[in-house]
Amino acid sequence: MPKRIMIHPAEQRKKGKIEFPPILLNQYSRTLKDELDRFAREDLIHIYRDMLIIRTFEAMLNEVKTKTSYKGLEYNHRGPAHLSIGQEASAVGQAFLLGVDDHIFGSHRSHGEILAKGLSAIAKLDDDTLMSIMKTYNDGLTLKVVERDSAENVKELAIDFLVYGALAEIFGREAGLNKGMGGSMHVFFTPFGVYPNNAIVGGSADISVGAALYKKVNHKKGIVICNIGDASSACGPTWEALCFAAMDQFKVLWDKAHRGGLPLIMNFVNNFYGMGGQPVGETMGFKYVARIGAGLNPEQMHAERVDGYNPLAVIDAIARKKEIIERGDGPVLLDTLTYRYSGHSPSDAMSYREKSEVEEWQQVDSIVTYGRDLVGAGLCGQTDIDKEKEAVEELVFRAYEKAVDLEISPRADLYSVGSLLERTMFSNGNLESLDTQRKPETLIPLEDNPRVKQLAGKSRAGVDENGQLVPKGKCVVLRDAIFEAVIDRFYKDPTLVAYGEENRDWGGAFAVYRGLTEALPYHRLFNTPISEGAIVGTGVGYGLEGGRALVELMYCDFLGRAGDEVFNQLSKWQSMSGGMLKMPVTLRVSVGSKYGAQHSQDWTSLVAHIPGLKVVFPATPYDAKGLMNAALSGTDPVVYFESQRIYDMPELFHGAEGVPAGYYEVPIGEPDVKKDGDGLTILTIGAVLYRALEASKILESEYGISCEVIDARSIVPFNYEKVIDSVKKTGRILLTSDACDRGSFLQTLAAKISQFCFDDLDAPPVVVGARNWITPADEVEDSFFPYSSDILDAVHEHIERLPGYTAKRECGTSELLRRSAEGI
Ligand SMILES: Cc1ncc(C[n+]2csc(CCOP(=O)(O)OP(=O)(O)O)c2C)c(N)n1
Ligand SMILES: [Mg+2]
Repeated sequence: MPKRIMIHPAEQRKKGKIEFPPILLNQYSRTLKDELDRFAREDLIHIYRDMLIIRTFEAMLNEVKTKTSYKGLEYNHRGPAHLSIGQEASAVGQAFLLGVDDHIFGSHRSHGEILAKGLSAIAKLDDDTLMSIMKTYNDGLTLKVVERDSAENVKELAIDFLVYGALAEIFGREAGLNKGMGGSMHVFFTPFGVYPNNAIVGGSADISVGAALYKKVNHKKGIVICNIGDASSACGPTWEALCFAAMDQFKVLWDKAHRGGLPLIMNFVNNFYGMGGQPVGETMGFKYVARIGAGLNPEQMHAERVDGYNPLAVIDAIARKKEIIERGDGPVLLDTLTYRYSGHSPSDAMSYREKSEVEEWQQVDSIVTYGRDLVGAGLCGQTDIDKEKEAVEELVFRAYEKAVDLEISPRADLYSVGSLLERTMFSNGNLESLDTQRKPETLIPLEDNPRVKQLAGKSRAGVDENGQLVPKGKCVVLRDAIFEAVIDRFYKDPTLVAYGEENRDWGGAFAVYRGLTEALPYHRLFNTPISEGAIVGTGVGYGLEGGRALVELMYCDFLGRAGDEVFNQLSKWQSMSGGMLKMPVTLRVSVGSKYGAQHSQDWTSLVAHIPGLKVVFPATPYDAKGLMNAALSGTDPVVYFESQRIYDMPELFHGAEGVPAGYYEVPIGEPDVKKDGDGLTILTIGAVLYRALEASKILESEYGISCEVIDARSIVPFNYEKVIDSVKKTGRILLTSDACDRGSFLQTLAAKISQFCFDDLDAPPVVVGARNWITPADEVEDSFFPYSSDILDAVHEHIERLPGYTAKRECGTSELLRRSAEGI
C-alpha cells in the first residue's frame, strides 16, 4: 500500500529557516490572595496539609534510615529510601487537579507524588467508592490493619490507609500497597491512578507513553503524567519515548475519531541534580530542561518551565496543559523546577554541593512560605497551622507504629510451596478479549482480506494424502501461520494493537503482516520510530493499562537496544505488583540468518535467564499458530522467537490435515515429540529441528540408531516429562540449537536432565550449539551453526562410536577443553 504523504523535491529543496517560538520560564505571577477567586478555602488548606504529610513522611524515613528509630520506636529499614524533602510543592501542585482516571508514573524518588496523588484522589472520591476500594484491595488486608484505630470518617480512614499502605510497602510488608513486592522505589496504587514507579532512571518514560497510547486508542478518560528526574533527560529510552510520543502520525494519519496528540505530560522533576552530577553546567548542554521540547515537534511539545516551589504555579500549569491535551494538541513537556534538601539517599555525604546552596533553598521553603501566605491571606491562623502539624505527626506515627510491627504487618511468606511469588511470576490467564463490551475496529470483513482469501486456496499441509511433498508456494507456511493467529485476534480483541518498524504498508518485516494494513486502521497497526526501547516500553505501558500489545523487534540482535524494557520492565511488573497488574504483551523477535555478526544471533538464553518472561520458539507452522494463539489469549508477557530461516516452511508433522484453518492453541511450556525413536533422544530449540531430523535420518539409515526428536517449542516454562520419558527409553540425549554454546539454555536443560535422569543415562547429555564466535558470512556459516554433520560428529565423539565414521571437525573432549581455555 503506497504512502499518502508525498515527498516533493521542489518543496524539500526550497530555501527557508526554522523558527523557534520562545519557551517560557516561570511565567506564573499570581499571589495566593489573587487565587481566592479560583480556589475554595478548604482546598488551599488541603494543599498545605498534603505538603506537610509528604514532608513528615519523608522526614520520618530519613530519621529511620539515619538513626534506626523514630520517636523512640526502633526500626532498622535495610532497603533504600530516596527522599524528596524540599520537592513537596511540585508533587502536590501536580496532583491537585488530577482525577483517578489521570494516571501518574514515576521514578525512584516518588513517595511524594504517590502521597499527593492519593490524597487528591481521596478528596475527590465519595465515601462509598473509597470504602469499596479499601475493602477489595489486597483482599482487604491493608484496610484491616488501619481499621485497628478508629478514624473520624471515611476520608480520614482512607488517608491512614494510604500513608500506612505506602509505608508498609516501603518496609516490604504483605499489607503494603503492592504486598511488599514493590518496595521503596516502586510503590503504586492504581485505584487512585498511581501507576508504577521505576528504579531505572528514565524507565517510566516509554511506559508512560504506552499508557497514553492505551488511553488514546481505546478512548479512555484522563491523561498520563510521567514524572522523571532532570538527569533522566539524558537516557536513551527517554529520548525514544519523546520521539514516539511526538510522532506526526497521531495528528496526520490516524482516523478522525482517534486523531490528535497523545494525552501525555512528560514532566521533568527538575531538582538540578542526578545523584551528584549536575545536568545544567556539567553533564548536559541544554541549560534549561524545557529546551528539549524545541527538538521534538513544531509545537515544541508546548514546553515550559514552571516554578515547582509554588504549588499554585504548578496547578496553573497543569490546568493549562490539560486544556492543550483536551483539544488534541498534546503531548506536552514540563520542566518543573524544585530542589531536594535531602541527599540522593540518606547515606549521601553531599560532598557535591555547598551547604549554603541548600540553605538558600530552605529559606524559600515552599511549606513555610505557603503556610505564611495562608495566614497572611487570613485563611487560617498560626494555631491552625500548629494543629495541622500535630495531626500530621500523629498520622505518620500511627502508620509507622503499625508498619514496623511484624505481628501486625508480617512479610509475605516466600518460603513455602505456592508462595506469593510462585503465584505471581505469571498470571496464567486466558481471555479471548480484554474488552468484551466493544467491537474490534477493522476496515474490512475478515473473509474479504486479500491474504486470507489467498491462503484459502493453499494446501494446509506440506505433504499430501500420499505422503508426497507439496511445493512450498502452494502451502500455508510458517509466516502465514503467524499471520492467521494475529489477524484472528485483531477481529476478537478490540484492545489489540501491533506496532514496530515497517509494520504497516511494508507488510511487516519478512512479510508476516502482509494483509494487515488493509484490515486495520492506523491506531491498531502502525509504524514506529526506530526506537526498539520505546517499542517494547510502550507495549509495557499499554499492557499495564489493560490492553493487549503485540510488539516486534525486527532482529533478535536488536534486543540489546530494548534491554531494559525486556529485562527490567516487561518481566517485572506482574510480580512487583504482588499480582495486581497483568502484562498481556507479546514480543515478536526474529532471529536472522545470512546477515553476519550483528543480524544472525539467537539470544533466547538471555531472555530465558530473566524470571517473569514466557519464552517460546516454534519451528513449524502448526506450532507457530498454536503458540501465537496461546500468547495472544494469555495475560503474561511472551517473548515469541521466530527464525528467518524457516518463514517459508510448510507443515510437515500433521499429516495431510496440516495447520488447522480454525482456532486452536498449543500450550506454552510443552515440548513436542516430532519423531519417535528409542536409541537416542535429540532435543532441539528452534529452526535447528530440521537439521536434527536430517542427522537422525543418517543415524538411522547408516548406523541403525533410532532417534527420538523432541522440539522444545517453549523454553520458559518447560515441562520435562516428555524428555524424561524419552531418556528412560533411549538412555542418551543430545541437545542442539543455533545459540552460541557457552551459557546457552541448552546447558541448563542438559544439567537438569543429568540430575533428573541420572539413573537412566548411559552417557552424559551432549550439547551442540553454535561456536562461541561472531556469526560469519552466509557462505561460511556452516562453520558456525550446528549442521547435521556436527550432530553426527558429536554423537561419534561423545555418545557412541559410529562404525567407519570420521568426524568432519574435531570436537572431542580435548578440543572442547582447548576452546574453553581460549574462550572461543
Ligand atoms: C539506568 C540507571 N542508571 C543509573 C542509576 C543510578 N541512579 C539512581 S538515581 C540517579 C540519579 C537520577 O537523577 P534524576 O533523574 O535527576 O532524578 P533525581 O534522583 O534527581 O530525582 C542515578 C544515577 C539508575 N537507578 N538507573
Ligand atoms: Mg534530578
